Amino acid sequence: EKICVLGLGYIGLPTASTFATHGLKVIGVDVNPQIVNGLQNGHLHLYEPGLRTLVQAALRSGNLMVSQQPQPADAFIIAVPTPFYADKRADMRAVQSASEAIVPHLRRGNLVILESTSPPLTTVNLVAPILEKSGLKAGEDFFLAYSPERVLPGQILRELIENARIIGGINPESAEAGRDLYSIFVRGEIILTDATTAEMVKLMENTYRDVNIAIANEFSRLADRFGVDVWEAIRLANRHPRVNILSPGPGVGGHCISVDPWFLVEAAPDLTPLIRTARKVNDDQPHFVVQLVQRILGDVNGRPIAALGLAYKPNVDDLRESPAIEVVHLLQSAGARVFAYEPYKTDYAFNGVASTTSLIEAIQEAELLVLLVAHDQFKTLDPRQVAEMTKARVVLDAVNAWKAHEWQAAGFQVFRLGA
Ligand code: SAJ
Repeated sequence: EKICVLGLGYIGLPTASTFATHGLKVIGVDVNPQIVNGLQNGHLHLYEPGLRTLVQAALRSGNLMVSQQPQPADAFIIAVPTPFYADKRADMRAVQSASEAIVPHLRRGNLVILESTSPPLTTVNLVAPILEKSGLKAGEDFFLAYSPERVLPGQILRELIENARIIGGINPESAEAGRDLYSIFVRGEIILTDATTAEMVKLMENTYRDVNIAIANEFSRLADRFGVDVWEAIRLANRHPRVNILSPGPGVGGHCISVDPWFLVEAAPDLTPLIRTARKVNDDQPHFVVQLVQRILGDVNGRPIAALGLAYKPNVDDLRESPAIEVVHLLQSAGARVFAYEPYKTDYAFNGVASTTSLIEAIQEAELLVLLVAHDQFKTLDPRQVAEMTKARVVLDAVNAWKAHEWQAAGFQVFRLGA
């Protein structure tokens, strides 16, 4: 059996490689020639624990080939990005052009699966009509399904195999064809439904998380106002058997949770006041961090500040929609001289924000250290060693990753969100 995976990003590349190491012939397709050339020489364009080894094994086995062009196959998986435009509308161009690229190769009996997070009805109203330009009828001549990826960056390889997998067919036969394919490597339960339900499920999951993080962030502001330690308050509230408050932080980033709720808002603006407000609360959280910095330092104009971490969350190299970057931007627009350090991307430089190549470079001249991402490298820092590397004697831990008493013992004054 041969499959063609369109899009070799955080989802497509692990998926293609996993199918290949399970014995399928896989053509991995990406429109970006640099990604394709790199992979052909064994170089990955993204970091995910274990992925390099997996991809190299898949390539060495001869089962995975990468190309800029799709080829005829038994199944096609679309795993291209669905970003949004500046006005928050879903940008479906990649899904559209991937679907169009399949048309010339589509044969009777093929299966097409859309994995990209998409607004409700995309499979039925956007993908099916494009594929039917082949002259074949969706659901009759070929199978078509939506199957959302639900893997957590940082744990993609394990979750790809172990998570329950939803497969929504445009008809039951399509869902069953999807099950036959994914059961090659999925060990979690495979649950069949219809395509539009599966699209909604994906958006509901991430929206649920966004709304829950928003309330944690709002609690951090309330706690700050009332002089309450928000972390202690959350810990105690979570002793209630039906309460599970998530963690406040500098905001919500990444390519999923900060994007997907907008797909629901766009699809039904009249029905989504809560979802929109939660997005706004999370998008405003970097401002809250900057206000705290200003409360600590006073006017930040001209003041050297170290920002530790630029990634959107701990232990990943992904900087998309990162609230840490937003914090840096805001500090810079207030005139601060920000030295940022991102251990997973020391060569980062974009839009006025750059990573220093080492920690010491970022912190040595700083007056204040702001911890924005709880990377393990930062959590395990020894405050006594840090004290020797920097002039700063004040830290703002925006992610509650440092033990305040240890930093205090090393001579630092410690501030946190909400408390
Ligand atoms: N965050 C908080 N507080 C928390 C948890 C997270 O501020 O208590 C922040 C993170 O720092 C980050 C953002 O939220 O900026 C999102 O991080 P995350 O770890 O919650 O989720 P993602 O975006 O890495 O992955 C999510 C997952 N969805 C859910 O947990 C419902 C994952 O399973 C999905 O596959 C993924 O989105 C996706 O691709 O849609």
